[in-house]
Amino acid sequence: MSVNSYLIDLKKRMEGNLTFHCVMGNEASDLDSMASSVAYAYFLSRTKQKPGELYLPLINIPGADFKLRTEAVYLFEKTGINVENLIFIDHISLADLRDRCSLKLTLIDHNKLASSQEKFQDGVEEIVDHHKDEGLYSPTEGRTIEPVGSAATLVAEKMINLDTAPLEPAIAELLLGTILLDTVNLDPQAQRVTPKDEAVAMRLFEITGAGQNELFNKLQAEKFNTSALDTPDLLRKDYKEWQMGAVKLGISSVLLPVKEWLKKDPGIVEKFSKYAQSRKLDILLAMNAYTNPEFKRELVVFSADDQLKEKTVSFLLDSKIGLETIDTGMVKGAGKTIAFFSQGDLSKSRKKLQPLLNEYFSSWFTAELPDACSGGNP
Ligand SMILES: [Mn+2]
Repeated sequence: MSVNSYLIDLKKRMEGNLTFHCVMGNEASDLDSMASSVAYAYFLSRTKQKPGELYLPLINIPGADFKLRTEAVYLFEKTGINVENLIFIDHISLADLRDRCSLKLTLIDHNKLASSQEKFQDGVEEIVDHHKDEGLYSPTEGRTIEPVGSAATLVAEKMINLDTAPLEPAIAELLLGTILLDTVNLDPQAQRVTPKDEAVAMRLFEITGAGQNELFNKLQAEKFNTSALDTPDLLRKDYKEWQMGAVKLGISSVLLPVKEWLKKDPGIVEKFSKYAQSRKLDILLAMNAYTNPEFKRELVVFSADDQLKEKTVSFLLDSKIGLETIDTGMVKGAGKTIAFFSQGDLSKSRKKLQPLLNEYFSSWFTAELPDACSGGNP
């Protein structure tokens, strides 16, 4: 049985009254979390599963978000795993399973449940992870926690050399691609790779026959390939928000030059407006970062309240982060609500800019909010 038929079979069997052994990655659900969960659940289903049990990979994000992980979209497709067959966190009720005493959890790529999932901690039966060990829970099937470059290394290590369930090339490539991406192509200078990652990767090369640089370069390129994403996707792909005093502010990190974005979507202003409205934001920033051929940063400032936008822009200009207006020509519906800048200070990432903004907005008295009550927000 191939991994795909395993997944199809799973979906049919999920109707039954079974013990569900969910193999689940962390909430950020990067490629490591997803690939390692699929590979390990498949492995456990063949080596451990008893009648009345079901071992399944559970992808810890809603199904609609999978397309945002563009490198995973690529690698799953390349290794012949049909994404339609994957089980996402919104396809299943962990609470129902727990209430029926039918829930067991294997934590992959994390060893502390997300706060919203802490209520399921009694079900944790195994942990396979490469983050710092928090020493939580009492997994009866063991805890494998080692500071290697990728959780996929630990999963592959468990699978290699086991005659009862030989590692298929598709699964081997899924794990190998993940290890390469996590260790920056096994490069010691990136300080991620360990001897174990290296040794496991060498074994996976033998099984897959994959070319190292070819696989790594393709994955790296796909990670930054936003061509399949529209403006709302680009805004939510890597998004964080904060309440800063009376101001609710969101910042999207976007991997695309502003000019390309405008070409791709002439209706960008309306999309910013809708996104800000749906999240009840006072201000929405996009921080664009890309390499072409040199690393560059750009900044988009949006507020439906033009006075608030102006105040934000003035503050950012005063902050000396090297802002220069980008000549965007005529942007449809731009009005006074949006501004586009190049950002000369490349060190000012979201992590660095956020505290500056927080200090500024938190120092405001509520009364200083321009027209807070007459802006049409009930
Ligand atoms: Mn990881």
